[in-house]
Amino acid sequence: MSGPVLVPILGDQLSRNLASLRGRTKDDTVVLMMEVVEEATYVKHHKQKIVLIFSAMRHFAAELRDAGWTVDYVRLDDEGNAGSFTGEVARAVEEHQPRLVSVVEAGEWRVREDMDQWADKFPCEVEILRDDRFLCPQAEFEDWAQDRTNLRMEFFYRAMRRKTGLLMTGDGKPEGGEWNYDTENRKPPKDGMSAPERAKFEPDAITCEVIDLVANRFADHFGSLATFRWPVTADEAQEAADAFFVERIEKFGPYQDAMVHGEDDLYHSMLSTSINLGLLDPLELCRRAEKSYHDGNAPLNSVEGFIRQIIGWREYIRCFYWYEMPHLQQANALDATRTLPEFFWTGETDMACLADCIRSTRDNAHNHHIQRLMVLGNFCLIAGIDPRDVQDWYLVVYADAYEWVELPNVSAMILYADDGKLASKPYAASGNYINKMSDYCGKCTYSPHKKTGEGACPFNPLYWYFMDRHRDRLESNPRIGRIYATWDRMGDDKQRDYLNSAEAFLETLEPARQGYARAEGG
Ligand code: FAD
Ligand code: DLZ
Ligand code: SF4
Repeated sequence: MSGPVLVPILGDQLSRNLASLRGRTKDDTVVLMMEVVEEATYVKHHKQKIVLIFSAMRHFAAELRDAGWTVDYVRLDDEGNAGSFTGEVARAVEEHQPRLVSVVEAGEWRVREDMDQWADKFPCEVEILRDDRFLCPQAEFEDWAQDRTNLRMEFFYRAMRRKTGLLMTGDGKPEGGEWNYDTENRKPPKDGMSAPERAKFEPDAITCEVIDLVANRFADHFGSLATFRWPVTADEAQEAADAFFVERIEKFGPYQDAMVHGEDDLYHSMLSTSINLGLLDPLELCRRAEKSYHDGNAPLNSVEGFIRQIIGWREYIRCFYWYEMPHLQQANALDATRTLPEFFWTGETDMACLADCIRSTRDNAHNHHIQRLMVLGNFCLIAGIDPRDVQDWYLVVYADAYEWVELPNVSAMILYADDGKLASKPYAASGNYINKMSDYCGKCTYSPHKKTGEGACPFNPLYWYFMDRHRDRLESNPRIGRIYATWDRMGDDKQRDYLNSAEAFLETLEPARQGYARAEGG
């Protein structure tokens, strides 16, 4: 075949230096971008997430065209749209008769399985390139992981620091003498704390058109559209990053674990949607953070914390996903079987912490990390919610959610469903932790100080209910096992009070109705 090279670019591959574009000549390449119903509905994504992806794709296609590339862009409502990546690539192969399909590997298992069939399906050569926007090749992770019984991120992170040279001194030591400054990063919020508002972007004509499309086509999906303000181009994402480096990075570290009612972003960067789409380069962001430390504009504990989230957690999570797939989807080491409560979709609960976090999912398609981990995640863990329900919920409600990053965080980080390969202990906590790290409890009908019975914070009995249920597994864990001495000292009556209170609370939970996360039969 002597046709052009066909370069399919998926919705989370919106990077100008994408491996499949590098080294290609514009007059010999057709870029293919596809809005397909299968991607928008395999779970019923938050409306803002679909707007974000379609709008960013349309802007990216326009930029490529302006730069002289030929782009075959298939809109959702175009006649003949086959509705799936494979169907659309088949149509494009038919139309353009390429000699080669060159594509960057998909981020998700589901899509990569389909992609792996392309070479057999199409009458031309197909090459699948490594996604080198991630710093750690899978083979490198597997070398590191081999022979380890647990895969602690901290050691992976040190290897990544050495590899990138980020925050390393000339003689190979970590800047400041420590690898990790988290002990300085656990400050509770100050009274009335309020962070500068994140950079927000008014929808332009392209985004408005997509908002209308999504309002019509995906009306039964979760979430509000009125508050859509995400960056949809690389320039806007850069502006959002600029604002973070000027206004928020200084306090990012110390208040990383703090939560304040109605303060949805606090000092977090709010850059995950842009990084995951490919609008921002993660290594560049880390170099910029490092520079702000060397220039004296941000303290080491903030900068190290930020860099660790990206070259540590983000890279590690992605490799862990590929290392543990496909069985990670089914993992359920703690045999959790309870259906997700309906209030995860409505926000209608008297628990002020959960109500505020769920409101933010609806309005912003976002929560910051500690809300995801210690409020929502902690609740799902100690209430024993079925991992599949929790996975679907997290995949639906966040604008930054793709399975490669959602699944390990949900299954392994919050639910301990992988039996502790990723986390050294379950992140279970009582109301005390939330009370210490937030101002939620002051606005709640429950009291974090009341342990059982009427008016007691439900996290308190649920915590002991969880610990009691999983004693066999957790008692020998050096990081959590000592808690059983406290439990035993309580005596039978108090223990029974806790267990009865937990069961009484769980009985009040209305299970989620079908159809919010996946369509019937989906
Ligand atoms: P910041 O707090 O400013 O952190 C900076 C960056 O570090 C983030 O933008 C992100 O790229 C990276 N990062 C931080 N923590 C993690 C982590 N645990 N895993 C991967 N990257 C990390 N992140 C997603 O991008 N998509 C998800 O679907 C997602 N699901 C999550 C589910 C659970 C249960 C938990 C506990 C965490 C999840 N995270 C997810 C990680 C993290 O909560 C978000 O990346 C973060 O809240 C995004 O906001 P931010 O950009 O302000 O992050
Ligand atoms: C999440 C998403 C959605 C909702 N829609 C599309 C789409 O129509 N076209 C597209 O190219 N990508 C979309 N995405 C992102 C993909 O799901 C993501 O690129 C793959 O799952 C990665 O494996
Ligand atoms: Fe949440 Fe309990 Fe505090 Fe209420 S009392 S806000 S339920 S931790």
